[in-house]
Amino acid sequence: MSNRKMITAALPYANGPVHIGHLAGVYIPADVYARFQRRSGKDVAFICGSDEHGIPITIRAKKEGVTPQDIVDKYHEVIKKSFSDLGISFDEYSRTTSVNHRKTSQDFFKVLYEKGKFTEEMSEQYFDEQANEFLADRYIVGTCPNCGNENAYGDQCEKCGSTLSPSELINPKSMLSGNVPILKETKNWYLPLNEYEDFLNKWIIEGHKDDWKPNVYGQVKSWLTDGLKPRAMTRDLNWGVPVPLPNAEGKVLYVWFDAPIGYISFTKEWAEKNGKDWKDYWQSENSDLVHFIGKDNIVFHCIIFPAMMKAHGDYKMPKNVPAFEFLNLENDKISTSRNWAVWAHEYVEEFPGQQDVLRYALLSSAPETKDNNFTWKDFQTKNNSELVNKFGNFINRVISFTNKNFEGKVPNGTLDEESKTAIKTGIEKVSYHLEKYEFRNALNSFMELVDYGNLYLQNAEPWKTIKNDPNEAGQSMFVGAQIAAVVAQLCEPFMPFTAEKLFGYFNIEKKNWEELQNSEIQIETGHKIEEAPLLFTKIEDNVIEAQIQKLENTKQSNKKTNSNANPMKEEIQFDDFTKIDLRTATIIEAEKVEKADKLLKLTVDTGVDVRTVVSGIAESFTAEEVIGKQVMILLNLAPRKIRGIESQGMLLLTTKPDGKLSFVTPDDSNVENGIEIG
Ligand code: B3M
Ligand code: ZN
Repeated sequence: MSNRKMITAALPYANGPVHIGHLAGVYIPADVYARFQRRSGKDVAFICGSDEHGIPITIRAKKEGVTPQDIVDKYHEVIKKSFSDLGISFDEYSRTTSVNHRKTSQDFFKVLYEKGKFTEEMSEQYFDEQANEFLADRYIVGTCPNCGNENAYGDQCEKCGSTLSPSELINPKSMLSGNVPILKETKNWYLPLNEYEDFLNKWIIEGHKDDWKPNVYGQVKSWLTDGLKPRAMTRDLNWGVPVPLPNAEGKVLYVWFDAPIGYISFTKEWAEKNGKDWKDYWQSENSDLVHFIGKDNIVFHCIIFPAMMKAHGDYKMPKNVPAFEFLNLENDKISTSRNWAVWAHEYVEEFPGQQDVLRYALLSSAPETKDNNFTWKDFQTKNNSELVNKFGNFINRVISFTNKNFEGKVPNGTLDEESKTAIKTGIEKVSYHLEKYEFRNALNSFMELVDYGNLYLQNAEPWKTIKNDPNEAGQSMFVGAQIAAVVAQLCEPFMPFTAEKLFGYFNIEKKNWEELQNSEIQIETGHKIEEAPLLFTKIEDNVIEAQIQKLENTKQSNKKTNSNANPMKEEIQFDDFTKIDLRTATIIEAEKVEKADKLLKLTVDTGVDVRTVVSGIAESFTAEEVIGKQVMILLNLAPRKIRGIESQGMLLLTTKPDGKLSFVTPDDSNVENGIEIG
C-alpha cells in the first residue's frame, strides 16, 4: 500500500460562487477522505484551485460587462473563502491564472510537442470578421434544427437539450457582433486519443472493473466502445494560457488541457512552501492519485488527462476517480443561471456556526450512486432528529451527568465486552467504508455507534442508579465516556468543527486511526471532562420556512422573466448611448392621418421646440386620448416622410400583453418638458 495520497478535487470555474451541489458531489466527500487519510498516517496532499480559463469565464465577463480577469479575481476569493469557512482542508487552493501554472502547463505542452505527440490539423472554424475573433461554439447562436428554438447555442440547445455543432444551426449568428460568422481555416494541435485506446482499455477496462465505481467504469467503457477521436488541445481564443510555440498568436491551450495540469502546478506551489518534492506525489510508485469529480467530468479525468500524462511519460495513472452524480434541490435541477441553488457563502452567513450541520446533511444525502435530492425539510429533520436528539443528546448526557455527579471526572469502571465490540466495530466500519469511498455508509456506521451509546445509557439508567448505587452509576458513566471519546474521534472527518469542540470538552487530542484502534481505554478514570453547552441546537420551523420562501421567490421571479423576450442586442459603449438625445415632451395636438389606420399625426412640445411626429399608435389610442400626455421622445432621429408628412422624432412606447401599446412616461408629473433622459 502506498504511503502517499495525492488527492485532487475538481477545480471549480471561477465564474460564480459554489453551491450545495458542488459541495455534496465533490468537496465535502473529498475533504472527508483527505482528513481520514491523514489520520490513517498517510502523507496527504489535498489540492485544488480555481479554474480561471475557459468559455464559462468569458461568458460571465460579457454578461457583467467586465473583463475575464475581473471575474476570476472576484469569484476566486468568494470560492476560496466558502471552502475555508466550511472546513474543506485543502493543503493548497490556488488558481490557474498564476504565473507558475502558466509555465507548468506550457512546459507540459512543450514536452508533448517535442516528443511528437500532437498532430497538426487545419480545420474550418467560425470567425467573426467584425470582432476579428474566432468564435467558440458557445458564442454562436441560431435556430435549433430539432425544436426551432431561435436562441440555441453552437454546442447545445437549452430548450430541447440536444447537443449541437455550430454547423447544424440554422441562421448562425455571432454573439459578439450579431453578424453572420464566416468559416475560416485555422491550425490547431490535436492529441490523437484514438492511439491511446489500447492503453486505456488495458488500464481501466481490464484493470479497474472491480474497484472503480460502476458509474465511472460504465461511462469510460461506453466512450471506448464508441471509439475515440483526435481532440484539439489548442483553441483560437484570447483568454487562456498562450500556446508556447512560434506562430501561435491568438491561440491558447484548450481549457481541459490546462485545468487538470493545475493539479500539478498547485502541488508544486504547495511542495515548494513545505520543503517537499512534488514529484514524490505525482511520479512515484509510492503515491496514489485520486480525483474527486462530478459525473460530467469523467471523460476528462479518465480519458483525456490520463492520455496526456501517458504521452508525457513521467506520470503515474490515477488509482481511482470517484465521480459523484448530481444533487437536486427541492426536486429541481440546481441551476446557477436560474439561481436555483443554496449558495455556500449565503449558508455560512445565514447559519453561523452551523457548518457541520450542512456537512452532515449533504454527506447523508450525497449523490454517490444516483442523483439525490436536498430539501430544507429534510435538512431540518436531520439536524433536529439526528444531530440534536441523537448525537448531541448522547454527548450532553455524558458531559452533564459526569459534571453533576462526579465533579466532572471520569468515574471508576471497566469496559464491558459488548461495548468494547460496539466501539471496535464502529471504528472498523467507518474506516472500511471511507477506504471504499462509501461516505453515506461511513456516516451511518458512525451514527450506529452514537445510537449504541444512547441505548447503553438508556438501559443502564445511571440517573436512577445514582440514588442508591453511585458505583454502578459511575461504571455506566465510565463506559459512556469511552464511547463519547471514540465518537469525538470518529466524527472529525465528517464534522471537524464539532470534533474540535469535543476534543476541548473532553480534554483529549486528535488521535490517528491506528492509535484509536489499538487503545481500549480512551479516557482514564479521573480524567477531567469540562462543562459544556449543547452541541447542536434545534432549527425552528420559521428558519426553514424562510429558506423555502427564498426559493419560492426565486421561482416567482424566474417565472416573471419572460421567455418570449428577445435576447439582448449587441453590447454598446457608453459613448454610443450618449449619442441618443432622449427628452421628456408633451403631446399638445393629435389627429388621425387620412387613409392610414395605424397613424396619428401629433404635435409635440419638446421643451426645445414644437414639432410634428407621426406615430403608429392609432390602433391603441384615439387622438383625444393622447392630447396632454407627457411622453418620451427620441429627439435627434433623422426626420423621415411618412404618408407625405415629415415626422421629426420618435415617441417611446412599449407593448402590453394584450398587444396594445403603452407610452413610456415619467412616473412623476412634476417633470418639465425638454429634460434629458439618461
Ligand atoms: N472546471 C468544473 C466543471 O466542469 C471544471 C473542472 C476542471 S477539473 C480539472 O464544472
Ligand atoms: Zn432545440
